[in-house]
Amino acid sequence: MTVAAAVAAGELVAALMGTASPVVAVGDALVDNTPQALAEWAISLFGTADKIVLVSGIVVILLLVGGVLGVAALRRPSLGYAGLAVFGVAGVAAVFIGRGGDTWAVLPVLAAAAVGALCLAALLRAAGRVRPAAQNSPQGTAPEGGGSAGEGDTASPGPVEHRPGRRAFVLTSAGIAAGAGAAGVLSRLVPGWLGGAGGPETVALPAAARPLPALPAATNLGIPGLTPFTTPNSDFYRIDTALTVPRPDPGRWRLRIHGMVDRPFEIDMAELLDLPLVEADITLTCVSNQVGGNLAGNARWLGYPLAELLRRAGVQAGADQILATSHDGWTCGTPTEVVMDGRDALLAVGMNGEPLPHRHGFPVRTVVPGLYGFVSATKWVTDLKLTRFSDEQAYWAQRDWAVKAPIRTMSRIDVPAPLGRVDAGEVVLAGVAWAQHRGVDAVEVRVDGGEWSEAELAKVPGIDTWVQWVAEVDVEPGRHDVQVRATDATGYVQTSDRAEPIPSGATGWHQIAFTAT
Ligand SMILES: Nc1nc2c(c(=O)[nH]1)N[C@H]1C(S)=C(S)[C@@H](COP(=O)(O)O)O[C@H]1N2
Ligand SMILES: [Mo]
Repeated sequence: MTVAAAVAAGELVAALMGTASPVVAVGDALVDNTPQALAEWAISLFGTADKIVLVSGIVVILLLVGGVLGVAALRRPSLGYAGLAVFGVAGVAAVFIGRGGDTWAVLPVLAAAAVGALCLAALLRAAGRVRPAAQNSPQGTAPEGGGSAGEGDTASPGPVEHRPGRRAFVLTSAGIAAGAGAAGVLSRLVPGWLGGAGGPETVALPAAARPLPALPAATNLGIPGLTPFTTPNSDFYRIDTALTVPRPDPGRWRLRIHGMVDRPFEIDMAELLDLPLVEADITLTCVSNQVGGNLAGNARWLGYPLAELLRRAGVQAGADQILATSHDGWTCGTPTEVVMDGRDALLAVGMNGEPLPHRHGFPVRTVVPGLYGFVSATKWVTDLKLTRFSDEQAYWAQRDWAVKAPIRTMSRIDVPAPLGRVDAGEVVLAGVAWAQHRGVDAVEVRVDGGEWSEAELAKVPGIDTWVQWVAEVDVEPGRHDVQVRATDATGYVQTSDRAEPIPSGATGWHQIAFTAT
């Protein structure tokens, strides 16, 4: 009970202050310090629900430990206070070792501990009346407490004497429970009442100074079950280390460009939106994507060229890394030369004609074609520091992932669905392939280990997106395997060698089985 009240109090204070809640701070600290293998196991087990599982896990553990402590505290109150102190210290530690960088986040933790101590004291006082009474009156010679029960025969020991203490205890518990519930509800409502930061709906995006023509219809082959060329924002995969989606205030957003530059500067939202923005079609891909996986999505991005900003700052010789930091303290290292080589590396504000959704980095993120997201696509970006790879390491590089990570040439079968049933005879196979910033030259398929046959490719607006492919094959009734491989514009043929995503992206051919009847 006490622990529930403490957790709720912590949430409420955090909501009032607009800082990370203690539970999230602990979660963040766990996320950042979980051994890689354990994290991968958790992700494979819970998939993208891993965050919910983690947060609820923390709360459940707190409540369980709290229950045990509560029982112990009834015997030895000092144990209860000591337990709360341990929770408090753990919470404070989480804030400091976590990446939040927001020292004020200790206040909710301290408030939670204080509320916990007060509740514990109140409960012990309520329960305390039982103890002395029970101990001091062995045979029904009940002193003040026991007598006030009034009802019943004073001759009967035990239960009757305990009643007032028990009633006080139950009332206090109920009061604390009600308070905890109210605080919990309030903690969810307060952000709305405070008005909080303006969201995407408060930002009016300007038209691009260099707009792209509408996508050719032929980017979509129109085959049922085939991944659409443009991924709607609501379907776009989301990967990040944030337990709660950061919601920076666009009115207070600033990007700082500093480090090894001649002219460090800051830019705010109004200044950014005043610059001549450009559009680019770019397919993002996560390095954690398994062969055949769906951690890739394609959008038309609106933004300002990062290279222009870097030229304004004047990058110094030797600054081979752009170390980007997000509002929530995550970091990302991108090779300077990649951003400067003329590709559409953007400081993006728009995604498919809308301001970025919160989940995808509102108000501003980076997008760099050709590199996996963990080394290029900082959401909620607030800081770009020009530095050297040999001097500073970004978040995932510190955790054994690659420092530089171009996207690998990859292809996927969407149709038929794995283990699907089709009519024997002419069977339509279709999917997508990608080799961002090189471009896909060819896709081939083969059935049951036979000859490779070339698929037909849909249109693409450039070399930075995936491409849909389709092939027709003739099959007998029965079970069949299909494999796919892509060749990129450098002439590289996708390898059949199987590699895990860590450290620099999975490799191998995607294969599915289907049955023709
Ligand atoms: N702030 C922040 N930005 C981040 C990440 C993160 O953990 N925090 N993860 C990166 C990774 S690993 C990927 S694959 C892309 C995914 O972008 P999306 O969620 O918009 O698809 O975001 C990148 N940007
Ligand atoms: Mo990723």
